[in-house]
Amino acid sequence: MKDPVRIAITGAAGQISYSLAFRIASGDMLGPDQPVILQLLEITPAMEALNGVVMELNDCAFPLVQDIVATDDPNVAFKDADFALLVGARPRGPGMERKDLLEANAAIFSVQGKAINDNASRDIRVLVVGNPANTNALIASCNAPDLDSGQFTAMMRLDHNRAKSQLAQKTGKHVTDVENMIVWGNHSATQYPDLSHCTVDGKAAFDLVERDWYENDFIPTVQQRGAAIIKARGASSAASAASAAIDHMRDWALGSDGIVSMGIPSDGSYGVEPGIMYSYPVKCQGGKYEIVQGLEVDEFSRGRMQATEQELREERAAVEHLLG
Ligand code: NAX
Repeated sequence: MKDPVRIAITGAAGQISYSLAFRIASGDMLGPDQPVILQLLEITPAMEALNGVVMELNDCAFPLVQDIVATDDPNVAFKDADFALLVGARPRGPGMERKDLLEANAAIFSVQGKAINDNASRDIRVLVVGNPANTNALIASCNAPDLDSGQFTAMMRLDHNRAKSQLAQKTGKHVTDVENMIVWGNHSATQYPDLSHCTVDGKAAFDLVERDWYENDFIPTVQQRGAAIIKARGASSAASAASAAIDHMRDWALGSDGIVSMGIPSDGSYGVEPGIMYSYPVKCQGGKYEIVQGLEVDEFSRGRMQATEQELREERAAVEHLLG
């Protein structure tokens, strides 16, 4: 039996975690032979609800779960954590401007970044799901100076999976036939789902779909998918977000099957401003991710990639004073 790994989840009484925690506990993230210790963080008013989640986790009698810690103290939640999934965030309230939202979340993610810095395993891998995910990840990493900024990532996998699913449906193929999907930039409506390098069943996607569908249907559908789910379900994506978080962490830890999209600190690749948390095409192997280099970028793609980069620069500028 392997030694257990410690997995911190924040916002653990929320709707994403209600799917995420159970799937991690059942072995979906790190495999059926990897015992886990769940370290669940909530804010104080949600501790009673979190207690209910813990009761249900216990009632599942998961063979892989060695222990469950439920706390409202980030220093306890991140203690020796090997993985952290930062899901909890401040939602946009009535009358709240984008800047207010960025600042409210900056306060949360600076505290959590510091707690990770001070308490977590030196090899921790962090995924930020809570929105605005990319800039929250930047804030957390800036507040963890003893760790490598590359240990902090933002979730773009839901967008990536949405894009694959849309293309598979359009071409009448299965999602497993879709390769080299890329979503660039920010997890927001400026994200750029790019079919330039994509193949379906070995054929170039651009040979299978019309340009008009790509520009005027596919791209906006992927960009607006979150809003469409809210409209249909009356609540934001939860099970699909949890599934994407599992995909992201599993691939990072155990290796990816080809290209996946991850929000990571830009190193200037593809002309993107260094430092911002930008979604790139990556491949994961041996517990590490690496940006796929050398892809051709045409004028249309360049414009889209720069627009989403510009938004991330503006988000960073709005919280510059909180970057530690
Ligand atoms: P919920 O409102 O259901 O749950 C959030 C939970 O976080 C609440 O229980 C709340 O008490 C807790 N929380 C708030 N501040 C906290 C803090 N400082 N420490 C610990 N816990 C805290 O939201 P849910 O639907 O689970 O969504 C969570 C976040 O994911 C939101 O920010 C949402 O916008 C974001 N999403 C990000 C996605 C992505 O692709 N990156 C997609 C799905 C989702 O929209």
